[in-house]
Amino acid sequence: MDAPNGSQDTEQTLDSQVKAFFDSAPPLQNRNDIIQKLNHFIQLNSLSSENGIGKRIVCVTSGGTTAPLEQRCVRYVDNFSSGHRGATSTEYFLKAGYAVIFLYRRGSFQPFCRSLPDDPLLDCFEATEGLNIQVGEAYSKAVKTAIVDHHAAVNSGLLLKLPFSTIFEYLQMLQIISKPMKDIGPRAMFFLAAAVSDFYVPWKDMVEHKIQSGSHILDVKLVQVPKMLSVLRKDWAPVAFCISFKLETDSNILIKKARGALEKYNMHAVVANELSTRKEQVVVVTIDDKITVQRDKSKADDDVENPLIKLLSQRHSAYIEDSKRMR
Ligand code: PAZ
Repeated sequence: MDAPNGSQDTEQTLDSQVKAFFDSAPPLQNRNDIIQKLNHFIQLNSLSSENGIGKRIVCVTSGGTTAPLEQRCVRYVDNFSSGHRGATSTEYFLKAGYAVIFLYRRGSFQPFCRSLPDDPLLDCFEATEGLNIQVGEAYSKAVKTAIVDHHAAVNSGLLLKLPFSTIFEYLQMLQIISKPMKDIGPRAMFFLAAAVSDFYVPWKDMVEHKIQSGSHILDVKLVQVPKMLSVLRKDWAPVAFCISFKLETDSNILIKKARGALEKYNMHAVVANELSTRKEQVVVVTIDDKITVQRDKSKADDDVENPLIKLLSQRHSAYIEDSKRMR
């Protein structure tokens, strides 16, 4: 028998890593409920609209995944992501006419709620003399926008919100979402802004109970999370328009790393951002382009996501047209 060549070897390794990840992951409690909600959402938004085809649907991932250290989890490895990028982008995708599946980290920023204070319940509301509760003057506009716009998007069936916490939940949910997204072909987009753990403790290797203190060194073996972007592009939803993100703290390596990810995972675009300037500027890297996108600083309330989503929405439309011509 011939020895497998290098790339087959790598593929087999990835396949076995992916299988090991899903085999050992604790099953989602609400799997059937998620599948039902998704199918309904995608069906609803696939009914033909004014142009005779269904809406474009984007899955926006947002916030950071945790990697638990114990099965009855007390401690976990987390990251900095606030979910601001995903929540803001969701608002602009809705404005651009998309239906949005918002896959977000529990407790992270929510669409339409970005201008609310950290503790909205206690800070936005006040008790009157008669002990009735009313919205305080300072936040009345922000609260109204949050409630009205959020309810409008959810109630009209344009926004489906699905929360995750752990890397196990996130990747299982992304796989579940990919299934019906695959069926809608190039109308589907993935906008993968979540900061996904690079390392995790496989469930079967994890201690059940709280790790006890007492020794000077905590010896926990973390293994690399399989590179699911490859699997998403190759198997889960090969025709969907796929945008991933690359974050670095060293601007000297950012574009090189983004280009590497673009080629390695066969993305349609990689959005490169640097930690300290991520709310001001991003660079969209494609196979033949490198476009710097900036927030309009002359407007106090402009977001970098405004021009970013405009650009990606145009690219997605062109991709859909190209796909039609190739059929
Ligand atoms: O969530 P946030 O608004 O605080 O930050 C956004 C971001 C930097 C997490 C996102 O733009 C991003 O780059 N996500 C991918 C990170 C990575 O795994 O490289």
